[in-house]
Amino acid sequence: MEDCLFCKIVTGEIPSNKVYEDAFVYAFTDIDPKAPVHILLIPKKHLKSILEVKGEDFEYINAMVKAAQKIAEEKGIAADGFRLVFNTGENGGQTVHHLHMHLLGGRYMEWPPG
Ligand code: IU
Repeated sequence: MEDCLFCKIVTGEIPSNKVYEDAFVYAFTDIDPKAPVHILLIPKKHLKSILEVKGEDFEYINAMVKAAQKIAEEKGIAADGFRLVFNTGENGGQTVHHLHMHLLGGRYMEWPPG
């Protein structure tokens, strides 16, 4: 998608701090981290939010969750625990309209979120 910031991160048009990449997923550190480890995992296909995922596009979600497991192990946060978040729509606090999953860890995560 032409004017999508995250699509441009996938293609390298906009630089990012890449932590993982495969055929389906691109992962990079969040520019404004909310935890010691804060990584965004995005599908390489432009999907606006989790609501837009249908049929075979669930393969992207599969791949994102598998990548998150791997990254959490590599970053040393798997044993103590971490949080995966899909902010969706206005009430969900979604500000970038390319589906993304936050991987947050390295500290205790409060519940409920604000
Ligand atoms: P949200 O779930 O849509 O609120 O999350 C968007 C995230 O994208 C947020 O944590 C931002 O800090 C992050 N981000 C980024 O990493 N790089 C950018 O250029 C922009 C936002 I704009």
